[in-house]
Amino acid sequence: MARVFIGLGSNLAEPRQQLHNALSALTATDGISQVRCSPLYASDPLGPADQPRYLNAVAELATTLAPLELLDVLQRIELEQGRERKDQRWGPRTLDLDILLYDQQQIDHPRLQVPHYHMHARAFVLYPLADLAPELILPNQTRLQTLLAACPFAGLERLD
Ligand code: A4P
Ligand code: MG
Repeated sequence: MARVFIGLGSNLAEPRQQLHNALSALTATDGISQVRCSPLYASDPLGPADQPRYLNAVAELATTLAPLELLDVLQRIELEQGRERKDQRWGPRTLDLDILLYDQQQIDHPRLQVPHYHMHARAFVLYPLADLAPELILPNQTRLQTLLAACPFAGLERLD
């Protein structure tokens, strides 16, 4: 069993429902168990400013799926929830599911880089991750608390 953290984000078509549905889909997937979600956070968009605020969360799960099998599952769920891939970088989306961490593995594959390449400096990833696993140490031996100390909470809003 691998211990995995997934970043969830949405800023279109009822984001709260999108995240809820994504968690249900993950829970219903063969080879995935023990799904646990952080509180939800609203955040200002990173990237183009002319898009709605995001809703973000992090989920922890246990899985017997290999990393690329898990990526296939996440991309299927994104498509099922109406994700359209456009050319605009960091544009609005109904649902984004990113593999943040897969055990202590470091993966550099054309389809998959783990840890997720921008997680180290994104408040909307680090704060919900710390809600689930405050003592976490990343594969490069950096402590999550060290990253948090360098990452202002600014622009984030923790929801109930
Ligand atoms: N890929 C590589 N590594 C991974 C990974 N660890 N997990 C590849 C998931 N996918 C990974 O992703 C593009 C390709 O990345 C995939 O085909 C996969 O093979 P995508 O989901 O199609 O495109 P994307 O998400 O638009 O691209 P990117 O660069 O991953 O965007 P980000 O970094 O996820 O940023 N602002 C706020 N406040 N909150 C957000 O959640 N999200 C984004 C998207 C922008 N601004 C945001 C937020
Ligand atoms: Mg993505």
